[in-house]
Amino acid sequence: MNIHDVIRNQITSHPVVLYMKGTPQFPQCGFSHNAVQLLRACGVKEFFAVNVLEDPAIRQGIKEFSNWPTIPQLYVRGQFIGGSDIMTEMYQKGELQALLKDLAVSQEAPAPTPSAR
Ligand SMILES: N[C@@H](CCC(=O)N[C@@H](CS)C(=O)NCC(=O)O)C(=O)O
Repeated sequence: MNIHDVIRNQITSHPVVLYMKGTPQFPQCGFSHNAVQLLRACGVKEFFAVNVLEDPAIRQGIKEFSNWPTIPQLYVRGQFIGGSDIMTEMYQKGELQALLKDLAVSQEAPAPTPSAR
């Protein structure tokens, strides 16, 4: 599998994928931090995050795949949405919330079923 196949597999296996620097818990770039904050502000608590700093091939490959020169990069339902600036603009217009509306809850872990006693 080449790197573009790996990326294609990631974006089709997960409804929300963020290619970022660092992790959601410890972003290592202000733009990536902003992207994480915006996803959380839209109610998306869990998403598939790819730390490009851990994998130079992904870091380069995602730029080619999306034809977009920078990180972070957001994919929703397999579709490239944009980076931090585009996410911010969409959020300010309410578009990011609308895009992620159905995914905000569905990605949370289901509440544990109370055990019968
Ligand atoms: N305007 C960009 C800002 C992101 C940006 O400039 N990222 C830079 C610095 S973190 C980057 O990815 N540079 C290429 C690289 O580090 O591989 C956005 O909206 O996402």
